[in-house]
Amino acid sequence: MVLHGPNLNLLGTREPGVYGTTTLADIDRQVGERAAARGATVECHQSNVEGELVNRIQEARGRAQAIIINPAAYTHTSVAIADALRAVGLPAVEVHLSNVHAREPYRHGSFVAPVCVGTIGGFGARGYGLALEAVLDLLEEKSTS
Ligand code: CA2
Repeated sequence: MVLHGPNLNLLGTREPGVYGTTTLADIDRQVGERAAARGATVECHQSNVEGELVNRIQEARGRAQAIIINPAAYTHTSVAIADALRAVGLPAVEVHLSNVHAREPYRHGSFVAPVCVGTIGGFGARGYGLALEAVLDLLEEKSTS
């Protein structure tokens, strides 16, 4: 399951200098194609509402094998999203389009990072594809060990 947090629905339409020109629909399509090439499927959702993201994470239990999440600004504030990820126990990868560590100090912390397998940031939209490859590798390793 691929989850996008608040304001990411605006991708490609505002602030292209920071977040690029790729739209969210482009990202979802690219991730879907890359998953299909490896025999996997993805389900993508975006929400501007913290509780809806928590609901999606809870729904992932039983219907997804892993979560790729860009919690956007909730990265730096949301105990609820971190708790939900911890509760479902699925392998999760945190993705950021920008390099948050090269930005304002309030973006340097993440409530989500400690409950994720890893974080990919600073590579723009291609970060989602990198996250997908990483998590599929992980699932394959687990299934053969
Ligand atoms: O770099 C990232 O992916 C972020 O998660 C993006 C968040 C920001 O709060 C995080 O610190 C880092 C902001 C998403 C806002 O997306 C927009 C897209 C287009 C236009 C305006 C905002």
